Amino acid sequence: MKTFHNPHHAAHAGQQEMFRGRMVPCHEVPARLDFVLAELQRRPLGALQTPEVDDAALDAAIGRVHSARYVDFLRGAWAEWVAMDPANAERDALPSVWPLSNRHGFRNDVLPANFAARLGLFSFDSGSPLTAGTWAAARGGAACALAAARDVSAGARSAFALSRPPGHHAGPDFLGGYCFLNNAAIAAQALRDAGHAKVAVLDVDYHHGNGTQTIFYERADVLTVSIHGDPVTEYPFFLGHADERGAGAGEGFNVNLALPRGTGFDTWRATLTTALQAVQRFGATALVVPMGLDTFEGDPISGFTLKSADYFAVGEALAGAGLPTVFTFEGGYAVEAVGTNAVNLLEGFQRSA
Ligand code: SP5
Ligand code: ZN
Repeated sequence: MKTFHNPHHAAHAGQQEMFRGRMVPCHEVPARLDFVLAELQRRPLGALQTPEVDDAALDAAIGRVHSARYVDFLRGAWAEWVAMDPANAERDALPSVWPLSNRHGFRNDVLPANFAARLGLFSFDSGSPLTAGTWAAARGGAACALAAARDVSAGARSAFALSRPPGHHAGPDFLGGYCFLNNAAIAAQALRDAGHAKVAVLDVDYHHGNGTQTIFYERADVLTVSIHGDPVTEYPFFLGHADERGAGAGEGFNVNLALPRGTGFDTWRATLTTALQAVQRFGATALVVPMGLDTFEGDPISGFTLKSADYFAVGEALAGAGLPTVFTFEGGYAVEAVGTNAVNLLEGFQRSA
């Protein structure tokens, strides 16, 4: 399989995230991607290339899953942050005020002129710093997702969009969970637009893929399935429960498989079988796998106990779906193991595909 990697990823390098009233070093760091690239050079799966997509096509692909007002905000955010105070050029932007939702009586239809207020309007946590290079990096990631989807729709068995920041927590008009543009959703929509009638997204990151779920929640043409830590105790807390099954035309086309913190590979693997059965029943013609490696036992912010060798079996099982498959790179914060774990999964897939 080809890997499309993002040459702009390191431009996004947050300094700190808010955790329990203090600022702590970011978990989502550029070295994560470098470890995957280094492992791919040791154990090649196919060509490594940067994406070549033209600007207009990329903007269109992003606009298929994100709102115009959100994309406009992201594109201009850093300049506005610095315009607020020239000293901001040395600081990451983090939100500190939120409208919650309409349920609380706050309005989100009027865009505040104040940038800090708009940052809150378009985010759901204070752990996702927006930096000088965030837009360039996120856009470069979307290009990887689009290039991977094109490669697969042109007949490749699989392709890997290797990019950061990750994407699966980003929704139609919000950032959060270290994510800004939803690469998996962009890939899924690009596959639909290239003629795949039914696309399944099977999210194996430790955290619920809330952004992807929300983007496709009312649609019957994209099935979203996520295996994740139970939101009763795990981030992102406010979505990811089993009773979220889709709405309207999308009723029945969202599947959440939540597992308790501490879950090991036997149970996780059995849950993957359940997820793959849902993909099978749906009749997908293409698959997108938001590939988080934060299910690893050594992950510093997560709670499953998969071992490095288990990822071969995960890849083999995913290949068993027999579908053209796009992988995106999501979480995984045991930085020195993330390359091994990612390539184990992809090698397992490629071996049995
Ligand atoms: C893509 C992805 O995996 N996003 C995950 C976002 C999780 N953000 C909240 C994590 C809070 C954990 N902070 C722990 C600090 C301990 N020193
Ligand atoms: Zn995660």
